[in-house]
Amino acid sequence: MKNFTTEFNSLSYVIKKSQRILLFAHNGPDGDTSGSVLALKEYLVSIGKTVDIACNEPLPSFLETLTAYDFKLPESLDLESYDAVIATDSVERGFQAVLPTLPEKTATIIIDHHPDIDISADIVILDSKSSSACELIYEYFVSQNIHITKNIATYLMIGVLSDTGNFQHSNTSTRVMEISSDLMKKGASFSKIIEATFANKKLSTLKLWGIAFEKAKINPKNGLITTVLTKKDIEDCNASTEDIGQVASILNTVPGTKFSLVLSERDDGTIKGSLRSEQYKGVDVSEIAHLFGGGGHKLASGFEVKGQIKETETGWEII
Ligand SMILES: [Mn+2]
Repeated sequence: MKNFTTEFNSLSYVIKKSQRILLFAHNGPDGDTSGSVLALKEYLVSIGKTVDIACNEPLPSFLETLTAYDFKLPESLDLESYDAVIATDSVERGFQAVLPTLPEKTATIIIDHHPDIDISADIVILDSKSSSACELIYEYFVSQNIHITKNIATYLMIGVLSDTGNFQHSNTSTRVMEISSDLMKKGASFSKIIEATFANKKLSTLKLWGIAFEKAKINPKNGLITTVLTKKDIEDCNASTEDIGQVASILNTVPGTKFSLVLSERDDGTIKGSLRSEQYKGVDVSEIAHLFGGGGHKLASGFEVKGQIKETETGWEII
């Protein structure tokens, strides 16, 4: 990890001086952004701060059994009333729109592990070599001798497990295993987290996956395995866009493929592309995401384009 001694000490100072603190999770909240804001909230509340969590979408339903905290819509909050705002994980999905509207006096902090983040803040804790935002927050807590309670350990573990795909992705470093071991010692329950986040699949999710797998095609020339999900597919299964997350990773396990792409229609007239690969396959999917104005990691990237998916007899087209 990069040396964040200065940033961590500055963050500690800002927290000490702030009474009202806003935490900001990214659009389409996943286990990492959620785990990191929940862990920070647990800690900040314990030292007497007034804390809200803002997100453009509600707390993911799979986390409801693991926390009593909730997310609030930014428009329901008085954004000018906070002394400090901390955004975690993929800070360019939601927070970048709020940042310029914040008053000068508000201290702004970003904690992220995505490459090519080009928004700025008063304190930037950014390391693309970290497995997750939760890993960075763990390092912050340790650097400041902050007591990691059982709840904090659970929240951080949610992020680590989620972003490493339960220790299956290549970002599972020896540090990740050390941190996980420590979080487990402090009371994080792996089985409870895995049951809530991975094993707990609704029938609607499985039906949607069925459609995605049914439509999957392999391009033998470049090793791409791809599929599409339309808004109608999602509605027909009574599923939600939350259920699409793992499809690209599962497709990527098909022998002989080099990378996967899932195109899915979203509510606002956009199509989201999710790209995945594995270390041993030697493909950098972020290069493809960049071509479409997106970004991300070598092995997990995404982009958004305007349009609709039109299914034809031979496949599909984006119109
Ligand atoms: Mn993350």
